[in-house]
Amino acid sequence: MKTAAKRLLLVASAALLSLAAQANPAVYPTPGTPAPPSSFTAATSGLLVAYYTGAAGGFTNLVGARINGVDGTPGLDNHASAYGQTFVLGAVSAGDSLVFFIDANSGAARYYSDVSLNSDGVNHVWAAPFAGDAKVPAGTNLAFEDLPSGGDFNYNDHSFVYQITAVPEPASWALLLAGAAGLAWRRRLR
Ligand SMILES: [Ca+2]
Repeated sequence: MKTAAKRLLLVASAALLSLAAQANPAVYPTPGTPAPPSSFTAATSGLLVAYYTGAAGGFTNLVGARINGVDGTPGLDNHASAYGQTFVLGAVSAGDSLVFFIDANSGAARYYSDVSLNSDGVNHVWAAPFAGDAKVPAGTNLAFEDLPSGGDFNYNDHSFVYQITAVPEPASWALLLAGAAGLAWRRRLR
């Protein structure tokens, strides 16, 4: 029992330490070489949210998501976003096929995480696990390459971690509203 409690304390303090600061995701380890392609599926339902993790390339770039074959509105300007800044890429249902894209060089080209959709036929996204910090949740960090045909292949021109945030069910909304009404009533009684 004592050891279990101690272990819990250790885990809790480690978690606090890891959340203490801005961790910055890893940089692509083998620049000059294309990253292996990756594919994504929504594990849960809700809003698909991107958390900016930096890597501002020379070009102005935006990012977006293609959900079940439909491109969403891009955003999260790499030259105007702060670390941890969020952008809603769209609404997803569990099992949806997700493809992420970069609108490179102020929209001159759009490159997808699905290589077969790219006009130049090369992979523009490197996906790597991220442990999370105080501003960005743990998840997969997507680092993009913005140059035609991959250019320097350093995948250091825009990056974000995505997370699916559950939208409350109608029943939960009703509970929330009832709670708020109760609070207002109590305030009025005082
Ligand atoms: Ca680059």
